[in-house]
Amino acid sequence: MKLIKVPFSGGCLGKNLGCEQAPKEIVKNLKNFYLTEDGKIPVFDIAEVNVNPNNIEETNQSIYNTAKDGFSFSAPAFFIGGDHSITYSTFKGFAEKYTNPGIVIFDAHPDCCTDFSPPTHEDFLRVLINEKKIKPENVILIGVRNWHKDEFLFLKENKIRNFMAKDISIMGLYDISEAVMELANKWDGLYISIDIDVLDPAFAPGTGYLEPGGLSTRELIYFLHRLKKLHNFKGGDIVEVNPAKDAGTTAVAAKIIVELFS
Ligand SMILES: [Mn+2]
Repeated sequence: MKLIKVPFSGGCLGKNLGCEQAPKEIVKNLKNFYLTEDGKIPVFDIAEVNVNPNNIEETNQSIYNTAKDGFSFSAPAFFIGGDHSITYSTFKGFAEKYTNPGIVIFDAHPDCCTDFSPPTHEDFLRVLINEKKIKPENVILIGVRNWHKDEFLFLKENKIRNFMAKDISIMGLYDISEAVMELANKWDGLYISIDIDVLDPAFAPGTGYLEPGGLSTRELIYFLHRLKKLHNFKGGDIVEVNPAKDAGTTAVAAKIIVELFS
């Protein structure tokens, strides 16, 4: 499995400084998982994007170039952030390979605040949609539980599918994951973006925004065990992990990567 480290926190608006350390710490943790839950040996091939901590645009270009080369039709590539602004560039590279790409985003927030330029971790999705890099009907959000009024309206106007954290209690994990599988199966390229804050702070306190009422680690792994079975799953990322705030969260992120890719 190809893992690409992106040690960059320049798009976090100062709210999650320290997340640039996550790629290094998460990769260190990978070796603690001897076998996956299915009994497979996790094997990773690790690369790193050149970033410039003082220049977001230059870094975005570098991430985008790496993404264009890194994604292939044969095997998925997975980026380890860094803050969520990196998905703007990784997904742009991903989308160029497909005619009908789609994205499933696990996140406590919709990341659709008013356009910043360059895009940040608060609005990368809105910018991808506005720049027509992704069709709104090919976006699925899972786990949202805190949003701004602007984001609420943007999701409504664009009819973005939004399975909120509360819906897991109402509809159940199985029904939601089956609905997501059916929708995602229609795309020719599936990208999965995981903001660690989709998890409840009880499971993952090492991140920038602590949002109560989130998913358990087990619930997230259930979704990922299902989604990785789709033949069109070709890429993704995990972002917003902050080892400076909690070492255990880094282990959670490593576990997620191992279960998603092996
Ligand atoms: Mn978030």
